[in-house]
Amino acid sequence: MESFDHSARAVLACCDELSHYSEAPASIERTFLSAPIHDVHRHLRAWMERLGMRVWVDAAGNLRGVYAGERADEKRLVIGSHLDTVPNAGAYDGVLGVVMGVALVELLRDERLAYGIEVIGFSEEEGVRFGVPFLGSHAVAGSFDRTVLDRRDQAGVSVADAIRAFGLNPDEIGSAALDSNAAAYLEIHIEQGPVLEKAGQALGAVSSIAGQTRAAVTFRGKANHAGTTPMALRRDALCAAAEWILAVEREARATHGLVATVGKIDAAPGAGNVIAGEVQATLDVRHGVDQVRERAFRTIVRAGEEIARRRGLLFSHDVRLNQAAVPMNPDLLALAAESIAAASPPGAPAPMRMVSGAGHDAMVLAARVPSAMIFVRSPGGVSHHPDETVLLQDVQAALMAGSYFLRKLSL
Ligand code: HGY
Ligand code: MN
Ligand code: MN
Repeated sequence: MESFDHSARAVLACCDELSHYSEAPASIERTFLSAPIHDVHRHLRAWMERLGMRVWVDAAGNLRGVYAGERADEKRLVIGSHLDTVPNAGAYDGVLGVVMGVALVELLRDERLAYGIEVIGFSEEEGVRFGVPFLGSHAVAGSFDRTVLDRRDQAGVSVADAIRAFGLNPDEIGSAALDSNAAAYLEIHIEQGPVLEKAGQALGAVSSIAGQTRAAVTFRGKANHAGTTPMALRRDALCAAAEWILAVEREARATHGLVATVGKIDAAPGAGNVIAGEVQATLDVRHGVDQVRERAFRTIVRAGEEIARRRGLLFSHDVRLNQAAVPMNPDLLALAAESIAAASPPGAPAPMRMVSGAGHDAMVLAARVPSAMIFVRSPGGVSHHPDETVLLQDVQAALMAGSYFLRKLSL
């Protein structure tokens, strides 16, 4: 137990250190291959290399470290999560899973298992910089869409340019794909919601990950003078968007298990004395059942079209992500639950199996290798916010469960 306590403290100390590597002066923000990612790589690479891991950065900017098993041609378990963050992030979303992977290797104390372990810090899961998530894990899963290389961020930099600016070659992205020895994937991640805390449980086994549709929507009206334009003659893009945003909320509240969010809105020309002529907004719709999500998305788009028509505007939308719900591998789910039980005190309730409302790299890796996720309690159910946190005893339990998982896994 003492070693798990020590290791858990080291995990929290490492997450705290990495939280200082940020694009923003007073908050945590790391987008795809931004400068602070170099610092994160340097810090983790040093630890990985001290453990005898072979470390490199692949052409998609993923940090990769392999800890060999007993045999040269062995199968490998991949343990990973993402190193990028949302703006004004917490210190654990993604990062915790990467740091836990390295800590689990360290807890082996140079013992070699019958299989190898590859720890991966994915370069882009949130999709903040280019509006497209999972860039890193798609490269690793061999499902990278090369047309994405031309997508540009708000500064006009393309994905390909960002990869080159980081010192990598986008032409080599194909080489980032896992080889056939990669046999399973485990992601340890904060729950980012209130369920485990409400149930009084430290850890949970993820049964499936909700599907999600992400889109950019546009309302086009007519900018005009705020003082001289009568209300009846306006084609106000912000008023249309406001009516539509409430329609989005109504649809989600009316559909059990559906969540729908308009998280970002930009109005042009953006002056207080000018009627907004154009509004760009984001839409994020999620549900555990794909048909329900897809039907709700169509309803929300029709609402935008109807509101625009009635107000004399144009409405358009561009789907950025249409990700199906992904079940975790049943055998690995059972092993994750068994591992949680082994890490729980006597008399603890049966491990919780739960759907993840948040998206994770595991939903991309699952198309390539059998995948599992273990959730760690989120005190206050808070995430994507500086108040995001974890408890030392829960990190300790996650290390115990992860070590049990490694010893019981047969590949
Ligand atoms: O948005 C999500 O589901 C995840 O946190 N990237
Ligand atoms: Mn996130
Ligand atoms: Mn995450």
